[in-house]
Formats: sequence, structure tokens, C-alpha cells
Amino acid sequence: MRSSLIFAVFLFASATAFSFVPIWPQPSHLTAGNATVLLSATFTITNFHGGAISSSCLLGRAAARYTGSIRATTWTPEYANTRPTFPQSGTITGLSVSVTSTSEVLTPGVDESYTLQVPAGGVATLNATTVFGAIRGFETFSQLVRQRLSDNRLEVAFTPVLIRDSPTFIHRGILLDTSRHFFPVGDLLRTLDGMSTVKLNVLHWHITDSQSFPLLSKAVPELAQKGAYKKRGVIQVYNQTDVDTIVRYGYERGIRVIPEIDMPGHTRSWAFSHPELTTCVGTNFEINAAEPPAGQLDPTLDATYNLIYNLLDDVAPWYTDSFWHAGGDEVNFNCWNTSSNVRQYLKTHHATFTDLVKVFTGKVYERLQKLGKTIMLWEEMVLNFGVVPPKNSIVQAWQGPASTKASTAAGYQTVVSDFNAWYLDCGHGDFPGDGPSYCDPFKTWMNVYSYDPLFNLTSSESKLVIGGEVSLWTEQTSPNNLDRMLWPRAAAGAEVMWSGKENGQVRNWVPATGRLWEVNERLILKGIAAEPLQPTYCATNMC
Ligand code: CP6
Repeated sequence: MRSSLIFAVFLFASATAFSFVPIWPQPSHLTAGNATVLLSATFTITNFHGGAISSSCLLGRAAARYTGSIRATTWTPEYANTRPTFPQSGTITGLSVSVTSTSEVLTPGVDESYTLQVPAGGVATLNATTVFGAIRGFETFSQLVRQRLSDNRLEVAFTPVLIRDSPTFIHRGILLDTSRHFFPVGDLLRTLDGMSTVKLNVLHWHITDSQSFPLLSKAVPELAQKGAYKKRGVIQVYNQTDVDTIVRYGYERGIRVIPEIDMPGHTRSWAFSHPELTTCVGTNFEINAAEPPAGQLDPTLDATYNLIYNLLDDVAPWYTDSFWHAGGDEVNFNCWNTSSNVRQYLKTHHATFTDLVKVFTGKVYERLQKLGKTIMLWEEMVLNFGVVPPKNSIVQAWQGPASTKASTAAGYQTVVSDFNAWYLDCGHGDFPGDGPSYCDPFKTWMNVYSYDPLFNLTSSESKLVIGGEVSLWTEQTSPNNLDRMLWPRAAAGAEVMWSGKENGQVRNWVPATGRLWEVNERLILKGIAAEPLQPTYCATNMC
């Protein structure tokens, strides 16, 4: 019963797959031919005069990187249901790129549009406003290149090709949690490789949480020295050099790294070094926290703020992006209520727990603003506690369409990461006998793909949605399964965020299957251990 359902689905997927040029995410405008052009062995990406581009500029480095990776293409259509063999026309000798703006500053909303033209022979051309648009165009070009099985030469398929492309949303992200499990720098760099393949442009790095504190600040090293995981005695931390490596690697690919040091909730790990600044540590998590272990910063102490200021002043400049995620999810008042200190404060100041949240956010946001940061925050701060952050702040809505609507209706720029569709950790399963949880079922790539971040919004509310993030909380993800938890599902989200709706409708995953199959294979060739979509059988046969 179950397998026949799955195979019925494959039938639909294969039936329409041939009509697509396998670029992921789908470009906004595409016209393609039915010829194949040989790619010269000396293929080079050049400036519009045909000359080399200096590696002292970002464009030159990206051009050199893509020239190398395109020449080294090993993807073949052997197992692709999207690649019929077409007659061969001429030879493409190079790709000439032209960029209008000389700015290399990666700002939120930077122009990522490009126009790519691959003729029947000669030189292909790429035009973009900024270097970041050019990088998106390089990626698209690279997805047209394949290795011919007969003689191992490279060719560009579906020529002549004309593509005009730009993103639907300016903020297209992955949230990665490095607190529940530690991930070595290489895992983050590989994740950035996958992101650049599918044109994602934000890594929301949820660095710290209750379980561990892996960011090694110079000003307050004790937080990580005591709060990070240790493996065989080796402390698992990111130091300034590691952060710099990750931020630069992202920048070179047009990917912003937005850090989050979650607070005031989700902070039990701070208690390893500063028990005096935390509340409810060691108490019953079922009452005092969203998940074990319980522990929250004490918002009534000057020393708490001094620690936060010392930390932020030190590490904020390591992250070059203008955005800073200030956390604010799942604050638990029962936890604060266990503290006689807190109860006394409330009495003396005739204050409520909500007032405490406002005191806390007021101080932290002010410091972040002094550090030049635009603030991102979890929805609860605004929707549950009536915190009024600086006007240009970005609210991250994670509890579903009603949250997105409330956030945008209140006038906030909003990033959507609805757990009903875009929580990649969701649904490993429940405790036996508990029945399904709010997080079930497992979010398949089809769930991710069929989600509309603008569901039930008015047009003015929709305009405030700047994008989304597929989120990987890592309670049950380690370096062992990172890649298959992210890929190909993050790619499915990437297409929703880049390409938007399909003919004004929620995207239909059925005809997308063949294209996703191919980009997934390309991710695997880049060293990413992505999950398979279908039996290999389906790539060469009608299923
Ligand atoms: N950790 C943090 C989490 C979650 C959140 N914040 C979470 C909540 C619900 C689900 C999955 C993850 N694990 N810090 C919520 C933003 Cl279903």
C-alpha cells in the first residue's frame, strides 16, 4: 500500500521532468534551446574586454574559483532523467562578465540580479549590477555545464540560453545550532558551499544555547572554557580566527553570517562559569524550561549586564554583518520565579515578569545599537511581551502563519521560519505512547517546498516579509548526520525563497523532482553527503 503510493508519485515526477532545464533554484525568466555547445578546455571567466580579473577584487576571486570548478566538472547525465542528448553546435571559449557597481559591500538586500546569455558558440556573457549578482550568475552557468560520457569533454546544455534572474526574497537563510552539538569549522564551510549552490545568502548561526557555549571570547573566556563541550579533553570552541574563517568564506560567496547568542532564556550553559548570574539551574525542566536543562540569566543583576556587555563588545566586531540576532525565544517566568532575588526585585519595583523582559531587552538592544547592529529577535519578545525594539528591527516568526501575520501587521520586517514546515529537525519521533507531538510529522523536502511564507497575508503585510530560514536545531544532529539533515531539504526551501510562487500559486513539488534530483547530485559531487530523493532506477527509467 505504502510503496505503491510512493511509486505513483514517482510516475508523476518523471512524466514532466524532461521539460525543465535543470537549474536550481528556478530562474525568474528562462528561454532555452535544444543544442549542446562544447566547452573549450581553456574556458576562462574574463572581464568584458576578455582580460583576466584581478584577484585583489571579490569578482576576480569568484571568477577564478568558478573557472576552476567549471573546468573540473565531473557531473554527467548518466543518471539524470532531465538530460536528453542534444545535437552539438559550436564551442564556448569563455564567459565574459560585466558588473556595473564597484561596491563590494554585502548589505541586506544587495542587488543579486543577473542576466546570462550562452550563444550557440563563442563567448557567453554575464551582466550584473553587483559582484553578488555576478556570483549568482556564475553558479547558474556552472549548473548548465556537464561532462560528456563518451569522451569526458565538457559541454553546455540547452543552448542557446537566455536567463534573467533575481530573487523573490532578500533574506534566504539556514539556521544552524552549534550548541546542542558542536560542528567543526569544516562542517560550516561545507554548509556554505551547499548554500552558494542553491543561492542561499544568510547563515543564521545560533551559536550558544543552554547545552553548551562554544564561542571563545577573549574578554570573557570563562564562558567557553567552562561552558563548551570537551571531547577527549579537547575543548570544542570557535575562536576569533575560526569565526573570521567562516565569515570570510561566506562573504566570498555572497553569504552573510548573522550570529545569535541566545538570551535571556536558553542560557543554562552560562552557569558553568557564572552560577551567580543564573536562575533555576538544576530545577525541573518540565516546569522551568522549554527543554532540558533549565537555566536562565538573572535580569535583575548589574553583573549580568556587565558580563553581556563585555561579551558583546568583544565578539560583535568579529561578525562583519550589520545584523545581530539577540535571541529572546521561550523565556520562562517559572524559572525566574524560583529566584528569591528576582521575587524581591519584582516586589521592590512593583514590577511584573514582563517588565523584567523589557528591562533586559532595553539594555541589551541599546548596547547592540551602540555596536552598530540592526537587531533580529524571536517573535515572542514582540508578540507575547510587547517589547518595542528599535524600529528597523527584524522579527523572526517561527510559530506559524498567525505569528507571521501578527508580526507584519504590527509593522515589523519579518523573517519566516515556521516550525510546521521549515524546522528541519522536526519529527525524529516521539516517546512511545506520547502520541504525535506539535513538531510531527518529519518535514520532508515536499513539505518544505509546498510551504508559502506569505500564507494568509494582505499585500501590505507580505511586503514586510523579507524572507525566511529553514532551521536546523541540532538536538539530534551531529557532524555524523549534518549533511543529510540539511540536504536536499534546504535546497527545497532555497527555491521557495529565491523563485517565490509558481504562476501565482504555491509551488508544486511534482515537476520539481527531476531538477532537485540533479542539484542534489551536484551537491554530492561537492562533498556534501546529501540524502537521496528516489531509487537510482528513477533517474534512468519511468518509475
Ligand atoms: N531551541 C531554541 C529550540 C527551539 C527554539 N529555540 C525549538 C522549538 C520548537 C521546535 C523546535 C525547536 N530547540 N533555542 C524555538 C525558536 Cl518544534
